[in-house]
Amino acid sequence: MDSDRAAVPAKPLLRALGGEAVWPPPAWLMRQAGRYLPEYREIRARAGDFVTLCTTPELAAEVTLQPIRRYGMEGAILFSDILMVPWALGQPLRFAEGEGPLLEPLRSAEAIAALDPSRLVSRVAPILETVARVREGLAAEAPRTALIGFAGGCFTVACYMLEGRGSKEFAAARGLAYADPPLFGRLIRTLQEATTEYLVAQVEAGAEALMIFDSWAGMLSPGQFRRWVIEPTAAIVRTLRRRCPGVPLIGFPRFAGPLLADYAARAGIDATAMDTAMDPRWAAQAVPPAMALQGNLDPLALVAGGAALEAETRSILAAMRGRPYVFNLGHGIVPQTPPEHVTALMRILRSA
Ligand code: 1CP
Repeated sequence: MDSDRAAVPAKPLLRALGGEAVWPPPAWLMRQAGRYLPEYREIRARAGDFVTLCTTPELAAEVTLQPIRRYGMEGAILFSDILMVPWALGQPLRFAEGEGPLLEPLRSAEAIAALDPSRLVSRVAPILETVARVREGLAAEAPRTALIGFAGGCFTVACYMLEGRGSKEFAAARGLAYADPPLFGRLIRTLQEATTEYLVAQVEAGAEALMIFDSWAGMLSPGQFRRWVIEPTAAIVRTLRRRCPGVPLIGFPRFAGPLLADYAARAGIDATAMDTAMDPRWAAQAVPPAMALQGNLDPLALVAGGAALEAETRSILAAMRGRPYVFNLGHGIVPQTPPEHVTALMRILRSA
């Protein structure tokens, strides 16, 4: 049986994440399922609220597959949100129209102690069913496309849990990390445990690669970055290596700047995602040559399209040529993106 399996070439995304310089590079786009697509807006309206969409497997699987049908990306990312972990730990969550996510913020040691990781896997059952459905859908419709599962980094998720909403500063989380490190550490450890179980469960349901989004990592001082970003990520990765051997892991410490090199060396991940501000030529030198990089087109270049899109894309490709690499944006697609600009981008990539 093994020889039969070896005869099927691995999916391009998995080869690149495994350290092979696949060219043209495999591609997917953060937030590729989203409001810029009319077919997404239709399903979103049908679901009503966002949490319902994330916990209704037939609808969540459908929106995960929509961009693959249109554009044929090599990666499909599970349609869900990083805040489904706090939700599954029992923290009330809603998405207010035009306001983004709203959580009831954690205000005390008792509230942190009351978070219950034991209920997580049963509460996320519908999300795991989405994973299984998408995997089946890909096998039938897009056999070269790999399914990426994900979770937020512990620090980023803690930011939202303590602040209760998006913020420019996340002063509640960063302040608590300095003022009461044992208490902040307790929240981080709860998230570490919950995130590990959640990611293992996604792999068991059919995810073929995993990504950890630490979107607010770049707000931390170097010492705090090592303690609250690198260490918890490395702990999650150690367990994943044991329980999900061979599943590639992508880390995204957004706005880490030069700390990206430390993260790449010490978090244990297979691939490092670059944000829009990162110079890919610097990253190519700073990250070991066998480690895949992913990124980092500015989502606004995709909105602009035309010559700006082409020039920015080609400059990133030139910096990444010859190394394991996955094309992506440096942050999520924005709603005003014309869908035909994504078609143009895919054409540029395929002729690379
Ligand atoms: O009404 C809508 O359609 C809601 C918009 C939306 C979408 C489409 C939100 C609210 N989340 C998502 C999906 C989502 N979020 C995915 C799905 C897969 C994909 O296509 O990429 C993923 C991976 C996320 C991850 C996520 N959620 C992050 C990390 C990546 C990043 O963008 O930095 C963060 C920080 C969130 C929180 C969140 N969820 C939604 C919003 C608007 C926000 C940001 C809130 C803020 O800080 O202002």
